[in-house]
Amino acid sequence: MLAKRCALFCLTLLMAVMIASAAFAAPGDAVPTAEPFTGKILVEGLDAPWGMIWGPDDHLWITEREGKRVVDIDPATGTKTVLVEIPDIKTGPQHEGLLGLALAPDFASSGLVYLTYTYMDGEKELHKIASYKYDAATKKLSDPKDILVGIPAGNDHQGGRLVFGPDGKLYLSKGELGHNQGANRCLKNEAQRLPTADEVKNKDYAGYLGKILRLNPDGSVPDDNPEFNGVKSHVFTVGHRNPQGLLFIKDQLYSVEQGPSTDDELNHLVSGGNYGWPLIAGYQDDQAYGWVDWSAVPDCAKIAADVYMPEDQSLIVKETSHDRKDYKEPARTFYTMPSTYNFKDPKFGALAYLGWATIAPSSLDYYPPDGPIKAWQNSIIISTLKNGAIYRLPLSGDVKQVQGDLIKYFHTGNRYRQVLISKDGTKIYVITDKSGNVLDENGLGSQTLKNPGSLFVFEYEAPK
Ligand SMILES: [Ca+2]
Ligand SMILES: [Ca+2]
Repeated sequence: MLAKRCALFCLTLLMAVMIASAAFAAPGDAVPTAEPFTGKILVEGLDAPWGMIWGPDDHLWITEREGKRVVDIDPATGTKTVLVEIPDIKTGPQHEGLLGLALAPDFASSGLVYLTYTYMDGEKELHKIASYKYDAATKKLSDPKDILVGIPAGNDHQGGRLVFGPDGKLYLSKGELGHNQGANRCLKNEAQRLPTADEVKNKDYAGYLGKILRLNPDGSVPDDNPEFNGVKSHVFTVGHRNPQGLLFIKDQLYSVEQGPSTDDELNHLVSGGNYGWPLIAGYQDDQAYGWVDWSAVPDCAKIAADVYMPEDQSLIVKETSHDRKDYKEPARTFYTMPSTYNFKDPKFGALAYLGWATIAPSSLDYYPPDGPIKAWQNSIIISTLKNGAIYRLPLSGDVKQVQGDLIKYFHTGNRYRQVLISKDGTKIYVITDKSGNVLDENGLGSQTLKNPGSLFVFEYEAPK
């Protein structure tokens, strides 16, 4: 069955890949212009795969957000074994459950793996980071220890990517829970709210929404974390919406986050930086976005509102009205739309947001300067949800800046949750969402995913 489906899928995919690549080949380019890839499904039936890393023995370790388990996949065969199941995880249809994972820098001696997930404490929904110990003999994760508990959680914009830096610190991207939009539109957005000294002392993490956090591996606050308003906490940067990609390239930290109806962002993160949300989306340019604090609007709950395009324009606070000398612009937006843009293209019907030029970035990886795909060398790689594609963006030699245009690959009718490149640079692995809306191969909105809960591999075939 799988072989039959794969045969059809692989053929379609190969064509799509070649068309996509050919369209972006520059005439006279010295690098391979066709960038020939073949694609296939390696594993099906994953229960909302979310996080993916290289484990020991060069197997893929994948978290299943709704499956509440970490699985080990042999990339040569697709054979799956379960490393651990965690029953007390709280799941939901989109943003809740088992999210990111990271190996400790001293994994070879400690065997420690860090996981992050949502859970219930009585009536309260919360988010934690815990460590587990790997036993190579039994191939199991056990001996859980709480590292940081009690971060507020909810049913939207959780963030959830976890990475260790070259500084030995653990970083978590934490979303703002979608407050001020949709069903949560009357809840105050706290991406600009800063922790107070009393809160830090009492381990009250109400001020951690819409932030990037930086921890010692034991969960304590690093001595060299930045101060905001004179208060040092786990907070490393502020003003984020739903940052789902988080990646160190050498010692430079990048994130991607999903914008409102405009301005998905790639951010180059610096300690103590304020990245603007929700006062500013993308650049401080008043294009197609202005802040409305719905929590302060009388009868907010009665407004069946399109919160980013309110009929009452007087509610909007312009981006340029904020005096933000500390504001950090994004490294790149995908994309900044003019205020005149038609956000209600009838072609997309009730799924109008699929017609917007945002891409819903979900993860980051890096293609190294010595990789075998010459055209990809020294590029940042981004997976996206809304239009099921991988994007590549070249970096400057010092990896501190992006340059050139965003180049699209591997578009299928799926939501790509994470991309991970093989260590030899010849294969690109992608996990897909279990459900959701997507722009299909024809550029039309679809509520049916082609290959839900799958692991794809796209393999580069070097020219002879
Ligand atoms: Ca921003
Ligand atoms: Ca803007």
